[in-house]
Amino acid sequence: MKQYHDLLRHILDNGEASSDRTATGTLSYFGTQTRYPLRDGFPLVTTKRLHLKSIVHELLWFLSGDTNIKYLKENGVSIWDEWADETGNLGPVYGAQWRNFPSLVATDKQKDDHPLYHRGSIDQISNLIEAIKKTPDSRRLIVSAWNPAEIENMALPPCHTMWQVRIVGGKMHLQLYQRSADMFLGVPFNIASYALLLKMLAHVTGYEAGDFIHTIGDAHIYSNHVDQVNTQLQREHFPLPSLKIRRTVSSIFDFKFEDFEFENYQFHPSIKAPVAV
Ligand code: THF
Repeated sequence: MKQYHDLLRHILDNGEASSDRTATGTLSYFGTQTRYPLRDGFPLVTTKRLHLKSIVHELLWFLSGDTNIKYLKENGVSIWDEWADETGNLGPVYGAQWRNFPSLVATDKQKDDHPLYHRGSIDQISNLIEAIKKTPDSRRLIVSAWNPAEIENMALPPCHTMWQVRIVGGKMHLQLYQRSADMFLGVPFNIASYALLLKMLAHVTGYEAGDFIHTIGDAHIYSNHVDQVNTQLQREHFPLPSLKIRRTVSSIFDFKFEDFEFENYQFHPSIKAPVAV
């Protein structure tokens, strides 16, 4: 994961001190793009230990359409705790938008000269899979978590605003646009999560997984993570692990935690850091 270290180094060298919502302070660089070809191995950061369980359960939870942390808690995952209310709810975050993007569209009927509206919801993941099968050359294979009408009801406006799948040269690629990225704590999770999503999509549609392209708006290192980043940058990379999917799965909604095996994941010890809320 040389690319990830290069990006950390770039932000340390070129970032600007910035204030932020959490009043922690950051070093920020606006606008970056990094490519992780999956043929190099599965992109897990090896220079600190990653809690893989959190990454896999979080993605399965998004795909199920769930937005309450109960499932995460039952599986020992605490990365969303800080943002949930007393009942565990996060509001209409990722899972809600991916599987039930609310829609209100004008029908062709009219009443007293006013259009009538049809209220419904869009399962963007099912639509995406259908579209990949029907029109694999499409340039419209997009899933959006950014819903301006519902932002104020969300515990946190989505950082992973949208992602696009593109099949070219027989390979499936996935690009994420992340508006804001916590480079030390969140990004190693985010890269692994979307690379896993790419592997799952490729598996159920019969394509080879190509590249994960990570495009970031505000790429920042929190001021209280700088020492940790410097420690990490002194460490040597291990070879990347590979991801084995243990059985043939035909629906993206049928994957189970046990289906994934990260083979030969070697890593340095974990590095603790406080999360900005
Ligand atoms: N807010 C902030 N400030 N940073 C983020 O990375 C972030 N996320 C999600 C939503 N808001 C965010 C939550 N994702 C950790 C990892 C990912 C998170 C939140 C927290 C974290 O603390 N990781 C520790 C412990 C791992 C564990 O216990 O599983 C680590 O050492 O990696 C961006 O997606």
